Amino acid sequence: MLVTTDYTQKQTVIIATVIKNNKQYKEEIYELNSLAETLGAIVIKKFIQKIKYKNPKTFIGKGKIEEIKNFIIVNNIKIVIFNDNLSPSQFKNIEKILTSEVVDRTKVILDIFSKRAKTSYAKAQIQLAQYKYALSKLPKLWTHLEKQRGGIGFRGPGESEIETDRRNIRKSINKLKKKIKLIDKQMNTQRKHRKNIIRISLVGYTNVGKSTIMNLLSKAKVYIENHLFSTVDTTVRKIKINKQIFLLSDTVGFINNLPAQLIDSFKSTLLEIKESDLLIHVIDITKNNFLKDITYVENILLEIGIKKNIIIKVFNKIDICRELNTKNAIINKKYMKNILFISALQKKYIKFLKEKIYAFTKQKK
Ligand SMILES: Nc1nc2c(ncn2[C@@H]2O[C@H](COP(=O)(O)OP(=O)(O)OP(=O)(O)O)[C@@H](O)[C@H]2O)c(=O)[nH]1
Ligand SMILES: [Mg+2]
Repeated sequence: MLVTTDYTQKQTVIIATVIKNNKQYKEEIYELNSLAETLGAIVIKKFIQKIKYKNPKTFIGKGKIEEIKNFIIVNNIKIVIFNDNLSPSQFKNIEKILTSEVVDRTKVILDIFSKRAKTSYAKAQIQLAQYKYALSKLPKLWTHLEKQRGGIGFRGPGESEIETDRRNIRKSINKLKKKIKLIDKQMNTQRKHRKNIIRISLVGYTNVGKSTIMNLLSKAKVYIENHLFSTVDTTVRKIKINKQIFLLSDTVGFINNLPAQLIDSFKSTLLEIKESDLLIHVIDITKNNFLKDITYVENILLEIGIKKNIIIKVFNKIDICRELNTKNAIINKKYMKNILFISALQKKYIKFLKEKIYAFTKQKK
């Protein structure tokens, strides 16, 4: 069975390695902190190390790991989160030294998705991603009773047991793939019925306000929260603007380094985006690195095969944006057309968004 991590009621430490520059790590650590908090973890200390070369055995340096070990003992830390992806042997070596559970960023994201999913479709997609991840991290995350009894830091399962585990995980993967295929089939039939209706998708980085816009434009009641990945399930609504009918969909948000397992198992969900006639790319203009977020999202869109779709960039949260004029000038210079500035929360300039959508649907008819 898959090992689940309990982030609540445990004190958690975050560790990160800085390889490039200070600015980059600050953004990444801030994001990792938000991801951990989304799961209910309390981050009480961040260990940062600037290194040129990763230690192949323990990822970070020997001295740093000793420092962390001492902190863990004194503060009774149960979980250590790494910002980077660790190899199975690095997991093993680090857990052995630290004698606490070690998780990486990908695992944290998968755990959030798993917590958020409501429909059986999204649940199956996430489970598939989790199993694929577990397969790549064996013997971690998938344990025999024997290992559970032994606890962290003790001798793990032997080669033959790992082989059995591998087989069992593959079986579960195949089962889930079949289940997803069946749901896909039903969805494809549904999609065929909607073939003549114009389709529009909200896309963007996580927590930028996509669902807030969805709820504003439709009668949907999508869950909104100031946390990462509030939306994992897709919502589609029929909307009418000036008698023009179209379908609007709100779906999962993206993030820098979105785990490959998730992109892979969410393929069919991402198809909804791919088949859309128009994409509304929502951006949180308050973030310092909002331009980078745009690139991350555009890269994922490219990865799923978006080439010629028309994209409107909607810069949201102008009500709390500092240096709005400076950012506005940068954006206007860089993108020139198909851009809008709104506040979904304060319902400001939604009229222009509706006008843009209407103009598009009219021209499409
Ligand atoms: N100040 C301000 N906050 C906003 C605005 N639009 C959305 N928010 C807030 O931003 C947070 C995220 O909003 P959501 O609509 O859930 O964002 P999302 O893009 O759907 O997020 P995920 O589903 O997690 O990817 C919530 O706390 C919203 O209230 C805005 O125009 N101004
Ligand atoms: Mg949402």
